[in-house]
Amino acid sequence: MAGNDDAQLGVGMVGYSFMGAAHSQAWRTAPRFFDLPLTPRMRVLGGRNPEALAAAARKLGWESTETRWQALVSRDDVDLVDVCTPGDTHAEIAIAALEAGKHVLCEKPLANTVAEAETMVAAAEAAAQRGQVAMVGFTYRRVPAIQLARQLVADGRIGTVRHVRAQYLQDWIADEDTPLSWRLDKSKAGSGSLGDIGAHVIDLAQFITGERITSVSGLLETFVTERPVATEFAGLSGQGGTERGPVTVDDAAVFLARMSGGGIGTFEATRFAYGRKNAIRLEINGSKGSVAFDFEDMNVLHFFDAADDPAIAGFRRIVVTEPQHAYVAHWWPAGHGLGYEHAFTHQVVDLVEGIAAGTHPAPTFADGLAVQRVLDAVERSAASGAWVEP
Ligand code: SOE
Repeated sequence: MAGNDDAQLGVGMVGYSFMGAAHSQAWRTAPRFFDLPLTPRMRVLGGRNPEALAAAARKLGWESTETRWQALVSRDDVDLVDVCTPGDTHAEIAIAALEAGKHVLCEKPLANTVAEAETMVAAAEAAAQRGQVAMVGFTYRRVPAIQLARQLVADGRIGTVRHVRAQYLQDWIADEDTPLSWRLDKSKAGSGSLGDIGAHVIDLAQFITGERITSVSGLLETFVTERPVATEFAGLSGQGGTERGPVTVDDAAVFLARMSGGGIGTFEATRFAYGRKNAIRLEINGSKGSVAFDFEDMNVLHFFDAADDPAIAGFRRIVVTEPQHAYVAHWWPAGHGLGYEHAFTHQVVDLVEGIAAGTHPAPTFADGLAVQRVLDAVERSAASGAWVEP
């Protein structure tokens, strides 16, 4: 590792809002709960506002700061660049980092367009020849209950997949007076609910089933077309002034899908489901049973085995906190549970282990491109009214 003790991995992160805070927690925590082959060293935090950047670096635990990401990706003490910026800068930062010889972790969705995602995959494939690793941050794959769902499907416990029912329900902009943010600006975010949260359930459906979405028929809607311009913003919400501006992305997306294994899917992503805060709901129905998950009860997986005696059959409520469940043995005793932030730590663990072993932990940039193609197909279908293949 250039510029570092061989047992260390110098990390530079660009961006320090909600995702930057979650990633910082993971870089700090992973070596304290997992025996890592390389110890992450939080070398440098990148951002544009010097005062806010310095405060964030102190709060989140970064050793130094850079106000230009171009300088950050070129530093000898940085071995990995973590891209936590809005989607319109993912491609330029990730490609520059790969071309500078760094490993890359890039937040989801991979990019704002298929064309950008394709250039990122090409850069990652070239970098892989030099021993570099590139990963995209679909962290919900690393929730233990999701890992168990995938294992049950892979083991044939639900048989052939017939239905994929996937929802991502939030309500943080259901209030029409919630101010604008970059997530509501197409030039920054690429799309709205579709790319921001729909991307997660697309990736999860493909991850759990091991299948691909082969065609879609989609519908996008923007319920509130203009909002107050934010005077201050943090995380997902903020304060608006009297000035107003346009919403240029979808507020909600719904689409039908055909799966590569012959099943069919219904997908929904919305920020207008009042009362649902971060409800990622997946139910996979197969020829021998079903699995069902809701992130708002994230330590539980529901499993129905059609072979059970009908007199006592029913969904089993599996509390996924046993030491034999993925990642759990490193945390707390059975029944104590994990939270949103733990999946980010698991992401760091698998990434660092992959770098040390010279392997390429999923989701790779190619997996990110597969999601991007589905997002693009849904947008084209919504525009044309026709079924579209990703
Ligand atoms: C906002 O919808 C958001 O922060 C997403 O951008 C994240 O990917 C998701 O994990 C939580 O909600």
